[in-house]
Amino acid sequence: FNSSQVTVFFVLGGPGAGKGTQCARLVQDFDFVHLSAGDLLRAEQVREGSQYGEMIRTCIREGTIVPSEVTVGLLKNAMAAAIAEKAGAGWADGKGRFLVDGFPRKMDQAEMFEEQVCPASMVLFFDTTEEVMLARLLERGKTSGREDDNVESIKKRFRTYKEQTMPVIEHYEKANKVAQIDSSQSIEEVHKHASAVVNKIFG
Ligand code: UP5
Ligand code: MG
Repeated sequence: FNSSQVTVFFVLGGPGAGKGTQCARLVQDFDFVHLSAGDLLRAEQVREGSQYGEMIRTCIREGTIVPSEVTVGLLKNAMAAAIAEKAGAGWADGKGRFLVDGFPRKMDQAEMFEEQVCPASMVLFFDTTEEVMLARLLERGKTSGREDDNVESIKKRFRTYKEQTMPVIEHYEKANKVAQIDSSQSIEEVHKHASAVVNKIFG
């Protein structure tokens, strides 16, 4: 990988802030590939022959962060696959555009990714209160089947987010790379703000 091949936006925000929902909307408007680190980990967890299945399950349930090599490896594979698939077909400026959702959750992950893949162009930060996030996750938990959509796991996820992920956001704030978007409002309202931010860059 080199930065001339890809443009990467990190998408951050607390558990249930709406990262996945908003990424799904943004790919409809812009030529992005959406990669959710959490989704890649959940797929790896159930992949036959994976040596990481049990470890990933435990981390997800406990709201702790899977070792960076594993997650960065999955992201790199997924990016390479998307580039191969899109080769010649899309991406107007010849660059693969990626929304990397729910990553990096910890400073060492940010460093590893920027070293091995490329620096992030910017960070979309979906921000709302724990109260809102808790309500959304408990509602989703009724049908999601996600092993971490229960009160105990959610509390642990909030804690990891505050202790480990907020410093990542602060780091990128210092570099002036963060676009903060209030995600308390309706999906549609939040989407309007998010696409306005992206439009400024690609519009
Ligand atoms: N919803 C969304 N937006 C709404 C709105 N504006 N109004 C009303 N409802 C709204 O949304 C959550 C729910 O809210 C949905 O039901 C949605 O319809 C509704 P979603 O878009 O799914 O929110 P998101 O921010 O994506 O929440 P998610 O639960 O995915 O966030 P997490 O960050 O907790 O989960 P993730 O999958 O990224 O990670 C899970 C675990 O994997 C981590 O805890 C960790 O253990 C592990 N992990 C790593 O170890 N390393 C990584 O790099 C990534 C993950
Ligand atoms: Mg998500």
